[in-house]
Amino acid sequence: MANKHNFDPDCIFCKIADGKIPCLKIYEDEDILAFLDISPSSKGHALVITKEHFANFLVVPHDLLAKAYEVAQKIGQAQVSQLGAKGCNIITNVNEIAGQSVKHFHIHVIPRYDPNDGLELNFKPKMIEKLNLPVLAEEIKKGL
Ligand code: DGP
Repeated sequence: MANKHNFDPDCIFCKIADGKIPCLKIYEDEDILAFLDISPSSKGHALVITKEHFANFLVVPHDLLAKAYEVAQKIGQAQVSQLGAKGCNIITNVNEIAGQSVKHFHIHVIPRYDPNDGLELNFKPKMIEKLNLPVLAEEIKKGL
């Protein structure tokens, strides 16, 4: 793993992928690793990472992204079937502004059990009335 070109020796998730730092592993294949989050938001909170180092979601190659989300889906299904979760949040934070603290792509799979669990992971509508939505749609489309 350390010989792969996308490896950052200072990255904690690279060290986990490389086996240098232990984790509670729940899934592994050639490209993807999933393990329990060390500071969970709920019971069974898991992280799915590419073994190779990519700074965030925006720069992950499509084939690896697809593999990572397939694993996230399986883990979400297992949280429901095995842990009794009623649903889950699938979240990836991009850059510090959005709450990313570990600069190695990862998907949070956070099981939800209780509507009153106090977790604020759901986005609430904000400022919509002040925004010119048609103009915004055009701006984004220009970058696709
Ligand atoms: P984010 O804030 O989106 O970058 O999430 C990073 C998550 O990684 C955070 O929920 C805590 C978790 N985390 C950080 N360091 C470690 C570690 O060494 N082991 C494990 N299992 N999780 C970690």
